Amino acid sequence: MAGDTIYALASGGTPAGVAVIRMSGPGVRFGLETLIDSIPEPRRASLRTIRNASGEPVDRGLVLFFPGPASFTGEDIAEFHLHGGRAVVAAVLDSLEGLPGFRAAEAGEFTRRAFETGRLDLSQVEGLADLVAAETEAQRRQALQQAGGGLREACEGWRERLVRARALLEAELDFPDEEDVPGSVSDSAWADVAAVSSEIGEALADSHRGERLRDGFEVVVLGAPNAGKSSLINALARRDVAIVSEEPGTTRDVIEVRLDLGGYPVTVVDTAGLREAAGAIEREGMRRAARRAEAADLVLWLEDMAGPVTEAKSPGGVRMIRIGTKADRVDSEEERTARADRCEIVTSLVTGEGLDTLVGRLGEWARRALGGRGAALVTRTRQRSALAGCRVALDEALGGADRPLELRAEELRRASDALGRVTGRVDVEELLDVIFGEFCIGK
Ligand SMILES: Nc1nc2c(ncn2[C@@H]2O[C@H](COP(=O)(O)OP(=O)(O)O)[C@@H](O)[C@H]2O)c(=O)[nH]1
Ligand SMILES: [Mg+2]
Repeated sequence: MAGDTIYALASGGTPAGVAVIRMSGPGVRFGLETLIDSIPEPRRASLRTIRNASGEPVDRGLVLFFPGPASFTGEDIAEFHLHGGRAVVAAVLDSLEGLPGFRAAEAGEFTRRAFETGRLDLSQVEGLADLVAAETEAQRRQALQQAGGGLREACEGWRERLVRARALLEAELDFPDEEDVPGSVSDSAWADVAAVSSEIGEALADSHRGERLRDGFEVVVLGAPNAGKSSLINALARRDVAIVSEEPGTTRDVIEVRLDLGGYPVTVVDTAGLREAAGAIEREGMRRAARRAEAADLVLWLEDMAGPVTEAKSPGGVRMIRIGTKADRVDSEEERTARADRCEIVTSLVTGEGLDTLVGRLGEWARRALGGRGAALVTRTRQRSALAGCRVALDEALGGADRPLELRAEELRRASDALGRVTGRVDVEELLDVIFGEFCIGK
């Protein structure tokens, strides 16, 4: 399998201005000789005529050659930057398909080769998947930091220190009576183990903000039927996604809009209005709304300022912001003041009042929920549980100093293995298909 040369269209759908076809593997030089009759100078763009198997010109475009091992995959790589027409792309892919040892790449296969040749560790691979999937600025920044090796460096640093500590302790085991290995050496080894444990503890005490940013926040909009929930979500999304109707009880299912609020990904969930008398379908909608709200990061409670006063209920104690709607329909100034006192933000879709305030508040809330400090190291449950496992093993090794040294050294080994799982050095075979399956073809 590793002997194959893989190829794929790495750019988006055709037709497009430019299409990029890349190939990686031992047959790349042969492929270049066949299609462009020469091997271009490494890492430089060369303008060439690309030919099919019968020598007929298919297109003229830029060709790049990246000899391994200093390439993305660690193998020889070449890229054709072609005119992005369907027939052009199809003809070049056809020519590659006919070459011996060449086959179309599977999803994520280029990245998988980069992992297998050690160019990337598993946390960087995950960062790269997130970078491709990032929808907002804050997600992009976090993914770029991880793809650049932020977590890898931290884990490798910790692992090296644990290995060193173990080596010192094992020296003490092997030569218990030697003058050269005084007790103070093992004391300093244990002190460093304790330091590693507390550094990992700090990385874990991050309120899960890496995972939260990756997944995005969920805001559920609740309120009586006709409070203006669907209309407000439409206004936020600036497009018609939810059903807006004058007849109460039309939003029976749960509708979601994904928004970019100041760089933070927020999913706003529309719900069926909560009210007493309701038909069976509507009741089901209300049940789903309540369940969704319990799991939400934030609830927006909407109340029609020209309608009856409602009792705001946040299921499960989720943080809630009360919003007054339809301020334009309140007649007197007194009435307005009285109703506005019940709300944190007063809005009207007719006058546009309060919308910017609401968007600003949501963005600010998301920023605060993630904490102001720099990027989180941990962005996935997988990484978190491996680090937590490492910490447990370290604390076992550190505690019970009266236990045999062999046992404590073994716990240190388990702790290093847990770090090795984050970077993919240890026991990750069964995870790989899942992780690489997240990628698109050509990545
Ligand atoms: N005057 C006025 N009408 C509004 C405003 N927001 C919503 N509405 C109207 O209120 C009615 C109910 O709105 P809808 O979004 O369907 O409420 P939902 O049941 O809570 O989803 C519709 O006729 C909307 O056009 C507003 O700010 N001002
Ligand atoms: Mg609605």
